[in-house]
Amino acid sequence: AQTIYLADYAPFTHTVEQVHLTFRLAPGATRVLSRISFAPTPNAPAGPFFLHGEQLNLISARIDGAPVTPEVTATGLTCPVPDGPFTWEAEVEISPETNTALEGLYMSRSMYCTQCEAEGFRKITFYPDRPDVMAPFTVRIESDLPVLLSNGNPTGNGDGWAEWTDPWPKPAYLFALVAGELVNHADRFTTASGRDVELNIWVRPGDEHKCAFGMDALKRSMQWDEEVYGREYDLDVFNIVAVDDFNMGAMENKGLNIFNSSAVLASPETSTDANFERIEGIIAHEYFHNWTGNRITCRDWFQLCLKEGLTVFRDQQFTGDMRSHAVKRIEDVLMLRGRQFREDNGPLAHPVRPESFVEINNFYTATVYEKGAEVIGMLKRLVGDDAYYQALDLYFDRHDGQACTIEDWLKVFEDTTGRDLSQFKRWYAQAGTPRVRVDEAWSPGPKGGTYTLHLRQTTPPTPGQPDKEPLVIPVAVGLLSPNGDEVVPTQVLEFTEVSQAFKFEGLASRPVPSILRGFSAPVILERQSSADERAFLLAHDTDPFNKWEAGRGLAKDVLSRTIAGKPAPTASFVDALHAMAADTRLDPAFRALALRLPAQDDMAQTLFDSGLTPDPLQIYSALRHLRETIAAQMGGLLADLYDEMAVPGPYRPDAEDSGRRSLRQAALSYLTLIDGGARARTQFAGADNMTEQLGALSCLLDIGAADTALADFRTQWQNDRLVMDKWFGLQVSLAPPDTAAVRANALTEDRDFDWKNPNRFRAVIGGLAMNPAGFHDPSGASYALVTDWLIRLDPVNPQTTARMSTAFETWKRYDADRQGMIRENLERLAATPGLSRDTTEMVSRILA
Ligand code: BAL
Ligand code: ZN
Repeated sequence: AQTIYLADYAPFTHTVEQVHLTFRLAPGATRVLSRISFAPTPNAPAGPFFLHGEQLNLISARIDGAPVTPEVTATGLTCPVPDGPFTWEAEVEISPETNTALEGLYMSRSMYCTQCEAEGFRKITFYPDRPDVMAPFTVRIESDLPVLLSNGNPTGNGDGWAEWTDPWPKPAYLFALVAGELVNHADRFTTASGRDVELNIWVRPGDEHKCAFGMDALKRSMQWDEEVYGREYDLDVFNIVAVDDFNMGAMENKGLNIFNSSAVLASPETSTDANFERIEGIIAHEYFHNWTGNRITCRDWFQLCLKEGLTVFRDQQFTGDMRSHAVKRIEDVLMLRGRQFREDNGPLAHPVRPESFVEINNFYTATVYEKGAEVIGMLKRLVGDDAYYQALDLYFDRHDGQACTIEDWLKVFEDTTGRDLSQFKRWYAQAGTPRVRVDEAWSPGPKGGTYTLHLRQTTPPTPGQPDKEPLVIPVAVGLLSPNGDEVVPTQVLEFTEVSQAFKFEGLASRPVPSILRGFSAPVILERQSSADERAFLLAHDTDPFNKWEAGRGLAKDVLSRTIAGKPAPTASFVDALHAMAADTRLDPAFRALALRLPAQDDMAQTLFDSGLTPDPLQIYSALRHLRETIAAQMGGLLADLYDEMAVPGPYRPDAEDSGRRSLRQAALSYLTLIDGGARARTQFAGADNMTEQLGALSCLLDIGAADTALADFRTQWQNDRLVMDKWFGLQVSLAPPDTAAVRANALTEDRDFDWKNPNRFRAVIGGLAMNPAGFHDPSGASYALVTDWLIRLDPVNPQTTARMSTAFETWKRYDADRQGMIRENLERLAATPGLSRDTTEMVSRILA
């Protein structure tokens, strides 16, 4: 397969002035007629006229009305064309019904839908399928189905047809079409300048009651983008459609967002608090793309972070504003460390702006998205809020309607602030998680003492990048006096050299530093710290992130030492945890996060980072033991919290109620270890919402006492696909280590294991990968099972297969036996005849 390089970018030979598409829908033989006006691009490099096209049956083609016979290959066509402007017409036939890859035009349970990002439009018709070719589209859909949707505004319809016009020039990856028997939940929104917008969420009949929350989230997103970024919606209609078979979470097609049903449908009975929060965030994310992605798009796919990093950053700001900034920041860092640090510290490490790829779908990663968002957070911290919003105004003014690069993005900040961002730009080019080592010095003096922070940065080598340059790292620091008062409020140190010292003078006594407040940069901080100091910060730090981080550090110390067979500061940890959990001044959601111990995979990475070979079973046991100790020593407080945090009245998914439920759930998860599951059984039986029902079920699974509850749950929810995904996933991800593979295998034989549905496949096979001790069971049974299923899924759905292969990305952390078994399975996967380009690229990178 061919490698594509950023350095090889060249503009397309032609520009597109207008696109007209007609779809005659039929499951096995859809006809797509295109009429496209092309004109030569001024100053473009000379070259043959090439249109992308894959799996298309070309029926006929014309240029300016005269039949032509292009040369068609597996990837597209070339054709002699006139020197000046011309009209291209083509008719192709495609088969949505047999399109199981879910890319291009496909069918999901008798409904037609599309997914074109990144390069799916070329499976619909011949076209320059690249994001820097932007054009207005009109679309005519012919079908007997009652609901026919495309991008833009509706401009006509009749018996068996509908027409849509999108006035905003867009790249083909934002094209969308939906046709089906759907019903809508409708509402309206009036923009700041008075545009009356019709809003719809389209779902299958029967799901109407699951739309209200998504609609409310959409209206709040529209309002927020006006208030915070001054961005208004720009069409008369905004449609969202829920689809059951979808490779990603959702897609920001212009005016017609298509959502995995799991990312939009919500009801108290079927969705957890976490689901509600995720749905709110994804609705916002897709909506925010209307400006950051659609009005201003990417020049090429290497610039993916231009729209994704920024849009993730914006959706994080939104959720923080809607809920709690402190809690959201901790959740985001958990996710960053759990997914992005894992990626950045393994064989799949790549820069936020990659320089080459074989299959772009393999670069929709935590690095591009989440680290891309962190880079924007750092930029905002460095330039300050006012300059940040001025730079964004300039970005929207200067680049509206364009396909841009990271250079364009950084230039608006340079022009706004006068800063030179050339060193900062390394964040986009250099892969790997930087380590920041901290040493301290204290010298007392007659006019007060001087405290010095010595910072030293290194970034370990990553694939293709042996040597690293120093980065601009904003390090937010505050200092506390030994009595707990804050003596130096938060300052942002600009750390730009390999090694640099920062002095704080005139201090009455040696301070306790709170470093990297708010997790001001995506780095690993290396600093010797005592259990006492961590407990002090957990009690006194005014920065909520570092307060939480102090508790986290203590928990990791206890676990690492327990695993190493060393004496551990368990007593100070439990005392500090008790004090924090009992502190009613703290938000319940924050207390719930602080009560949550580090995840198994997080511990594995932590041990590996400190030079050890993690043993997943030891980690599992150490965590279990620590949870039992906490339950035994804090049982009284936890029982009180469980009772006090009960939420009266009807279910509401807001921050306050969900925070209380999450603290209550944290208490229950410990209490179940000492009450034999009594509370969980009662809660399960009486729950009137999915948060409490599933919370109880997971506690029962955790102690191996869930058989009855699982059976009851299935009986109750067997007709709800999204809830059944939870049923499938939870029993695998929470299975005891030595039974996880057997359980997963049994579930793959279940009558409801519809493995071609990505959500269901992810629930079981992804659920196994999310159970680290079970996945790494020394028998190797899980490795073999996951590999068998990847081999089976690959010809059906390469994108999801390639994505799931990341289950193996951490394999080099582990011992020789495990590495040997994983290598054997990866080689078996790689040797599969006809393996997709997607999976081939992933496996070869993981094995390299
Ligand atoms: N653009 C792909 C889906 C998303 O990031 O919104
Ligand atoms: Zn996005």
